[in-house]
Amino acid sequence: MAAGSCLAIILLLSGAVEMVKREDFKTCDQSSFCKRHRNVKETGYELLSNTISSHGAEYTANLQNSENTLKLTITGLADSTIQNDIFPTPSFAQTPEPLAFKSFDNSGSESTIIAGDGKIKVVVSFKPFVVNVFNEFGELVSQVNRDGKLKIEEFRTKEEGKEYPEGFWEEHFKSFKDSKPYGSSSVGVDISFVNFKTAYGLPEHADSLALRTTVGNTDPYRLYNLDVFEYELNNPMALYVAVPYILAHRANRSVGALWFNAAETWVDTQSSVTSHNVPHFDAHFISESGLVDIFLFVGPSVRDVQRQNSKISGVTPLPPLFSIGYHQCRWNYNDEQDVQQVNQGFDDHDMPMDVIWLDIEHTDGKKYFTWDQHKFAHPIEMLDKVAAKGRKMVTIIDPHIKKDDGYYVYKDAKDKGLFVKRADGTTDFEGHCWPGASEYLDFWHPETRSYWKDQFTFERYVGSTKDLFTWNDMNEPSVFSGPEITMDKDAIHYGGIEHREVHNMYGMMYHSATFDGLLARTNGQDRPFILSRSGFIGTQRTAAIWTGDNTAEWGHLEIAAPMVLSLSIAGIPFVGADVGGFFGNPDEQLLTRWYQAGAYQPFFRGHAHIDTKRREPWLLSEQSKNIVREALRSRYALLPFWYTLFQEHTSNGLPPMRPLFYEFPNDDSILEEQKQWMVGSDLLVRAVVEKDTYNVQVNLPTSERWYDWVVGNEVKSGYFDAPIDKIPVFQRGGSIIPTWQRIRRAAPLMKDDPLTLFVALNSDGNAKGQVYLDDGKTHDYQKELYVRASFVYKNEGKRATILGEHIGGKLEAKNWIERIVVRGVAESPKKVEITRVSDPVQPLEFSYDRDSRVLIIRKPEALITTNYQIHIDF
Ligand code: NBV
Repeated sequence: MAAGSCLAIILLLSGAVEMVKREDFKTCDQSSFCKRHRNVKETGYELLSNTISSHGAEYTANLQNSENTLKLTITGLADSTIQNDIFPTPSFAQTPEPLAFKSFDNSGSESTIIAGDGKIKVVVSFKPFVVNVFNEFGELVSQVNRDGKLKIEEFRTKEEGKEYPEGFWEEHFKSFKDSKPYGSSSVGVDISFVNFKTAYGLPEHADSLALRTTVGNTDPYRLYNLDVFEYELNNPMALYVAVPYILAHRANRSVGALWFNAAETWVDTQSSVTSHNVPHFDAHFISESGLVDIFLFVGPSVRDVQRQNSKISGVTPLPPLFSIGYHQCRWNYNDEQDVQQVNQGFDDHDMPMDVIWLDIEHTDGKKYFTWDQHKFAHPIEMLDKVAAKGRKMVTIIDPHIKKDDGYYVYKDAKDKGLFVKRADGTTDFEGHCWPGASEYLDFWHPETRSYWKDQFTFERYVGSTKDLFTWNDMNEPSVFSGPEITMDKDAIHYGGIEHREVHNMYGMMYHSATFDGLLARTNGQDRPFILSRSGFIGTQRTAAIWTGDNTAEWGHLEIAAPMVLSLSIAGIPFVGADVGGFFGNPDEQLLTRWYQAGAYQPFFRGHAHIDTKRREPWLLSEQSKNIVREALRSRYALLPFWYTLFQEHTSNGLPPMRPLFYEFPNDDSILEEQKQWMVGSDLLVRAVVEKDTYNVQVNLPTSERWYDWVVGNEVKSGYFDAPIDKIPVFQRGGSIIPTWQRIRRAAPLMKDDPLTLFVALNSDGNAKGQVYLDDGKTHDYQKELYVRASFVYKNEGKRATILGEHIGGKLEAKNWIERIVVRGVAESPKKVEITRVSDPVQPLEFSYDRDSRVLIIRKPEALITTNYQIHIDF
C-alpha cells in the first residue's frame, strides 16, 4: 500500500436534523434551491469541540448554526500502488479502503489530523468551521467551507401557517408541477483550491476545457442529465452526462474533488486572488438533495490525482479490439441490402471499418429487441455477412418501453411491476417518447436488472448473435412530455426513492444493466461493448460515451476535443463525438477535417441525422475520399498503441487522450490548450478546426525533441503546414510507438500482424516503449493469455543497442517486428546486426536518409514473445 492521499468528508444532518430551446430548460433563477444557495452568505456553522471523536481512520464531530445540527465525518483513505506486473481484473465497484490516521491532535480552536501515511495534514478549524487540507509538501491545497456557504435543508413535514422560502414546497416550471412532498432537502458548500488559478472537469458541457468563472458572468455549470436538442456552444447548460468532479492544476501540483451526489447539481466557479495575491479557484457545489459527500484527492501530481479518483470511481475495463476501430453509423441504414452495401462499400474503396450501426428505425415500431419485419427480415443472415468480413454490428436499445400489451417486454415488465412509479408510488409513470406512450424500467429494482440481463441472451433477443453489440440512447432519461424533456422528479423508484435523489444516475443504472446482459450471454467469455449517451461517476466501468447530438459546424468540431478531454479528466476515457456532426450537412472540408481529428480521439464513429444527406466516405470527391481513407488508415496503424494505452488505463487510471498538461505538468503556458492534445505520453495532435486554414501554430514543449509523425524529421514549435490532406501530429523524443502497417478490413483481422516500431530519440539519444496485445475479444487475458513486450533504444556512443524484451503474459502471440524506424539518428550506421536467443548473429538490412535523419531497419523478424538485441554500429 502506498501513501493514502485521499480523503472523504461526509456531512449529514445529525440524527435530529432551433438553436436550443433555452426556454425548455431551467436557469438557476428558475430553480428555487439553486437561487437560494447561490445567494447564500455566511451560514455561521461552528464545530462543537466537545463532540469530537477520532479513532482509526475516522474523525467525527457535530457542527451547529442557528438552524441545524450536522454530523461531520472525515475518513482517511488508502491509495494503492500501481500494479506493474500483473493485470488488474476489470474494475467494478471499488469500496474505498480506510487508512488509519497517523496522529490526531486537538487544540482549543482546531483539530489537526495527519492522514495518508503521514502525507496529508487536515486542520479542522472550529469557529468558523473550515476544513483545511495540506499536501505532502505541507502546502495548503484545498479548503472546504472557507467562504462559509455550507447550507443544508432538511426533509420535513409541512406545517400549516409557517412561512417557508419561495419554492420550498411545490414548484412549477412552465406547465409542469413538481409536488415536492418532502419540501426542499438541498445541500451546498464551497470547496476552494488554494494556490490554483485553473481547474477542469464538471462534464458534460459544450464549453472550454479550463473551467470559466461563472460568478457574475453566467449561470453556474449545471449537472442534470438532459436531452438537449441542438445544444449551443460555450455555455454552462446541462447536457447528457453529469460528473461532479473538479481537477485543479498548476505547475507540478494537482488536487481533485469529487462531489458524490446524483441529484440535480449546480456549480458556481470563480478564479480569483486573495488580498495577499494568492490565487484560488473556488467551486460552490449546490445539489437539490442528498448528502455532502466529498472525496478529496490530494495528489500531489496530476497522475496521482487521476489514479486516486480511479480508485474510487473505477476504470474502463479493456475494451474489445474492434471497438477502438472505426464505427459507421447513421440514423438509419434502411434495410438489409443497405447494410450489405455499406459493408461492401468500405471494401470496394479500401477503407477499414469495424462496426455498422442500426438506429431506431430497424425495430418493429420502436419496440427494442425486435426487427422491422420487412426491412430486417433476416437479421442473423445480415449479421453473419457482416461478421464474415471480420466486422460487427450494433443495434440501438432505448429505455422507454412502448406501452403495448402485444410487446413482450412491456407485458413482462408490467406483470412483474418493473416500471418506475408516479408520485403516488403505485401507478406506473408514463411518458411520451419515440414509440408514443411509453413506460420506463426501474433499474433500482433488482428484478428489473435481472430481467434486463436476460433479454440479451441469444434465445431471448431473437435475431442477435455474438457479433451484435449495444447502443443505449435517450437514457437521461429523455421523456418528450416531461419537465425539461425528462422524468418528473417526484416519480418513485424501488424502495421509495424519489427520482429527484438519483436522476443523474438513471443512465448509468441502465447501461450497467445492459453490460451485465452482454457479459452473461457468453457466460462472461466475451468483452461487452456498450455506447451510452447519459452517464455519471462510474459510467466508465460499463460504457463508452459520445457527446450526443452535435451539429455539422466548425465550432462543434472544435468543441469536441475539450468535451472529450473533460470527460477523460473526470474518469471517463472511452469517449468521442459524432464525426461530421449529427445535425446538418458538413461540406467536404469540414467532414475531412473531422475524420482527421476523430482518428486521434478514443471513440471514433461517423454518425448523421435521418434528415441529412448520405455521407459514407466514398460519396465524397476523389480527393476527399483519399483523405478520409488516409485518416482511417492512420487510426488503424496506431491500434496497437491505443490498445496498449487502454490496457495501461486499467491499472493507472490515465486516459488515452490527455490534455498537454498531463504530460508537461510543470509548464504553465499550456494550461488552457485545447486544440492540441496528447495520445498517451508520446503523440501530440494539433487538430485543424478552423475553416480554410492550412497553416497552424503548434506549441511543442521545449523540454523534449519532437518529430513529425509522418515524415520523421525533427521539428520545433512554430507554424506548420496543414494542407487539406494532413493534420500536424508529432512524436515525442524518447518514445517507441508500436504500429500495424498492414491495414486490413477490420481491426480483429490485424491482431496477429507484425509490428513496425517508430523510435524517436531524445536528446541523450535514447528511447523506450511497450506494447500489450491479446486475443482482442475475450477475458482470457485475466488468465495471463496476453503478451507485453518492452523496447529500449540505448545510445552507447559509437554503438546503439535496441533491446526487445518479453516482459509479461503467456500468450504465444504470433506478432513479430517487421521494421524499425529510428528518428533523429545523426549519421548512417556501418552495420546493423541482430542477436536472438537461439540464433547466431545475423546482419540486418537498413537504409538511412540524411535529410530526415531517419534510419530504417528491415525485417528483424523477432517475435515479441522473445528477447533479442539489435546492435547498430556507427
Ligand atoms: O435514435 C435517433 C437519434 C440518434 O441517432 C442520436 O444519435 C441520438 O443522440 N436519437 C438521439 C434520438 C433523436 C434525436 C433528434
